[in-house]
Amino acid sequence: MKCTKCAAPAAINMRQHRLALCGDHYVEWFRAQTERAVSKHRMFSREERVLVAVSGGKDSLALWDVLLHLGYQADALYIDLGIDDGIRYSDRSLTHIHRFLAGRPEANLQVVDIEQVCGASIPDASRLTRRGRSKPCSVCGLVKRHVMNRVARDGGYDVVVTGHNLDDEAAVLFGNTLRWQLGYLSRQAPVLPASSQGLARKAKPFHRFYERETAAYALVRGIDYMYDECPYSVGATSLRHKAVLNELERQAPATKLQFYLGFLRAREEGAFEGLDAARPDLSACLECGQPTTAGQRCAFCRMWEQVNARKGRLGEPARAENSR
Ligand code: Q46
Ligand code: ZN
Ligand code: ZN
Repeated sequence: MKCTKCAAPAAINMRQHRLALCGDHYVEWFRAQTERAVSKHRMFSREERVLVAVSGGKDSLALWDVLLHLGYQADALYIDLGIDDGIRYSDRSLTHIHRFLAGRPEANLQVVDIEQVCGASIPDASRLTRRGRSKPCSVCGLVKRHVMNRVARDGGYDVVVTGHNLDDEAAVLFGNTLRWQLGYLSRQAPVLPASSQGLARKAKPFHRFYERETAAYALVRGIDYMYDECPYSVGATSLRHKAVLNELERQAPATKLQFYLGFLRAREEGAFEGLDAARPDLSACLECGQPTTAGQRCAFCRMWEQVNARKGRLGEPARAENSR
């Protein structure tokens, strides 16, 4: 197969776009598509400060690479979750990020080590709290959201961006639709504005790219990303939804794209308007100041209080009070 633009051997064939491109033209196309998504959804401007949440995986490192190349003020945040499980997953993820940084002296990375800052790794905190009986993902999600928002607020960032791709977004949409979770459906969007109560703006510039397209960009750019998934993702519902969508896509190319873009069109036409109305007003947590629906102290603060109380009972030193 040849590149549609220059007839060199194609590096990727995108059936849903009827487009085959060589490495150089693919990189050009991918960056132009990202720029289009950023401006179409008014995600951020070149005058604003962007915080990229990086995991060491292909999507987030590709996103950071594209934004730096396009001239955005993009710093990155890595949250060290302390996931070990015998394979030092978090350490290996950070190694890949350091390799990415080695060739980019202009790039700034901030690392937040959860065990150092909060007193326990995510798996340990999960074992010590009612939230994470079977898997640490609930604790993990809560901590990541809290830390991202806090780093954005404290660092003066205008927006937090993540590398979620079309496969991720279509799987979330599929799950929310199966359960008709209208509140979640109304809040699923490529960009979520900042709330007056202190939630940072969030954006997903890769929401239209298939996972294989972000992987192809990372490969063509020589980004040495972390290939392994988090060990706790095994058996996740989102992976089952992805498998179903992959099968549909195999039988009818562009199914995922049409499913997701159709949803965005319906959203723009107001199909989900007002469905978020039942959401309670947010107020500042009395302990950390971050927005919470609980009225008094946020779920993050309550969770760490429980972890520290259990640690104290087990004879381990508790986290210092002001260490988060
Ligand atoms: S939530 Fe769960 Fe992920 Fe956290 S513990 Fe791993 S699989 S990393 S997106
Ligand atoms: Zn070409
Ligand atoms: Zn709090």
